[in-house]
Amino acid sequence: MGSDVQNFHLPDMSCGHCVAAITEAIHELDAAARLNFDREGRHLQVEGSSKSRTELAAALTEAGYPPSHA
Ligand SMILES: [Cu+2]
Repeated sequence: MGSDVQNFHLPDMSCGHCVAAITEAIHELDAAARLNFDREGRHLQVEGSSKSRTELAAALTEAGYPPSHA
């Protein structure tokens, strides 16, 4: 099991379509992950995922939402 909560800043996430695409991409990788979106803050919190930060970041990047390290 990976760390319980992982935070990502997603500068390109702006609307409900983005949230849907990101949810699909993460759940394809890890169906058990719980996602908390802060759309205005462009922030995603992934809870309870067994995947590493690197794996989650790769899935986000592949979906078109590369996390920034800021
Ligand atoms: Cu969008």
